[in-house]
Order: sequence, then structure tokens, then C-alpha cells
Amino acid sequence: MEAERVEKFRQVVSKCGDTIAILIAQGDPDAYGSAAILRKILEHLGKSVIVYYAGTVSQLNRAMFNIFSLERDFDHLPKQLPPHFTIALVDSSMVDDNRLGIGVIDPKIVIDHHRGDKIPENDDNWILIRDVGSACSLVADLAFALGVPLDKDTATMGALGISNDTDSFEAKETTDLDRKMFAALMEHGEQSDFMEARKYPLPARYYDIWKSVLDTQRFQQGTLIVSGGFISEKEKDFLARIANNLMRWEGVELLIVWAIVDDKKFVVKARTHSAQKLLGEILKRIFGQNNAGAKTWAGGAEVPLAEIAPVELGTTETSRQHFLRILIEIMCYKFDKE
Ligand SMILES: [Mn+2]
Repeated sequence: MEAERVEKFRQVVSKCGDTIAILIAQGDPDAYGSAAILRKILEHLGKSVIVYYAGTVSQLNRAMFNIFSLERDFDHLPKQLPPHFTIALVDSSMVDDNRLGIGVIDPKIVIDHHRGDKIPENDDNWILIRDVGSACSLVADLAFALGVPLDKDTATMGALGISNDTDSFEAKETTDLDRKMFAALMEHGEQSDFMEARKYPLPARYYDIWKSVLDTQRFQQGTLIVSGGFISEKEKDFLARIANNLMRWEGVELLIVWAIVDDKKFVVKARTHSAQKLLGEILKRIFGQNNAGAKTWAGGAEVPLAEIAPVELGTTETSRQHFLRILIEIMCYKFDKE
């Protein structure tokens, strides 16, 4: 990282309040790792830090939470933060993110690899948004530039974030920085913890959801639309895992994996192979400006169910299956022209 950017970071941090709240909008290994490394950086610079995560801990993230005792280190984001807390945002750059549920925020530090909102930088904030595979790579680069010592757990978590977001360096977004930072982090990290957090057993429900995905598939003009059916909040990121896998399907250019979460929310994971398809724009147009976001090749959306479904979700199994079939048709219609 350029010396002047590092210097600017020091200056911005010195102007921040004593307590910095690092916010995690989407629970995934990249966000957790980024937050853990940024915490070490800010503590090294004399700040006290609280890491807050929004939403629940998914089943896939549970392994990481257990291995690194994150229940102890991370706090659940409350409805409101004390006004004197300075906000730092990692692995996201949306200032009005519905997932946070605390309204519009004014973060002084933003480190992200999603193209989304462009937050303007001024003398009092430090914004780093770059097209790399993982936010952890950017935060680790900053940590090494500042000479921040990283303990075994923090370094391993950073490496996990990189390998998760780059799909073990197979994703198109993967850059030289991701590979370098992974190697640098694992010099301090622990291979056995790394493996345990990557190769945890998958619950039977994961394969049930796969069955629904295969049963509901619709393929039209390069667009594959599938549904995981009714799932719980904790099972939500099974969808991303399934989506990454389905992108190997021959002829698929745009992939939409959706499900109904806890009978309340409509959740979408989208993937594309085509740089012509501006995924973020497509998703925002279909699902609403504040409900969707995307990197170049991957994105997602979350919408209250009532906003997307024209009928009430019934209670009997027959009516629920009927509801699902209606939504399958609606989704095919919405993506017909994309
Ligand atoms: Mn990420």
C-alpha cells in the first residue's frame, strides 16, 4: 500500500473518537476476517474497538464462530449505537444498508471490494474500495504496511476470508494481492484451524435444499432460475454455496438462486459469467435500490416477502407449494428480458 495512503489512515484514526465500532453487514468469513484484522490495527493505534455483526450466525459460519470463539469477541449489533462511537465498515460500502437496520450511517473508515455506493473521501475519512477478490486482502495489506503484529487466530481468519471469497483462488475476481496476502497471513496462521473451518461437515438439510433446487430449475436463454424453497435464516448462505456450484452448468450466463426465508423474506443469490450483464443494476432494478447489491460476477438481494408476492402465504402444505409455484413464475417473468 502506498505510503501516503497509510499516513492518511493514521491521521484519520487519530481524529476518530476513542471507541470505534466496526460493523459487519453480511455475515461471511471475509467480513469476519476483515473485522478481526481491522480491530488489531485500530487497537495497535491506541483505540478501543467493538466489532458488531448484524443478523444471525448462519450454519455455515458456525464452524468459524466456534473455532475462533467469536461469540466472545463479536457483539450483536443493537438497534442504535451510542452517538460518540466512530463507525468503521468492512466488506461493505453501503451507508443505508437495510441489513444493518440502524438507518443511514456515516463511517469514517470503509474497506470494501464491492462496487456499490461511492462514498466520497474527505480529510476526515478513509475510503478504500478496490476490485480485489477479498476485503481481507485490503485490510491485511494495511496491517502489514503499518507493522501491526497479527496473532494466530486473526491471521488464520484473514486467510479464511480470502480463500472463501476467492473460492479458493478460482474466482474471476482473484488478484495478485489476494494470493500475496493469503501467503503472508498464513505465515502467522494455523493450517489445522484453517482446514477445520473450510472442511466442516454439511448438514443433511443442505442436500434437501439441493433437491428443491434441482426440482424447480427453469432454464431460459442462458438464465438459470432455481429455488431452494422454504429455508431458515441460518440456512441462508447454503444458497451462495449452491450458486457457486451451479455456475459450472454448461450454457449458464446468469444464475438466480432464490428462497423464502423464515416465511418473511425473499432472498436471492445471483451469479453471472458475462461482464455485459451489470448484475448490480439488474438486481437493483428488479428488487429495489436498497435491497440489492453486487460485485462484478456475484450479487444478491433481500426483499420483504409481501413486496414480491401477490398472494398471502397460506399455512397448509398445499397452499405453500402453490405459493412457491406462483413465485417461480414471477421470477421467470422478471428475468425474462435480462
Ligand atoms: Mn467479501
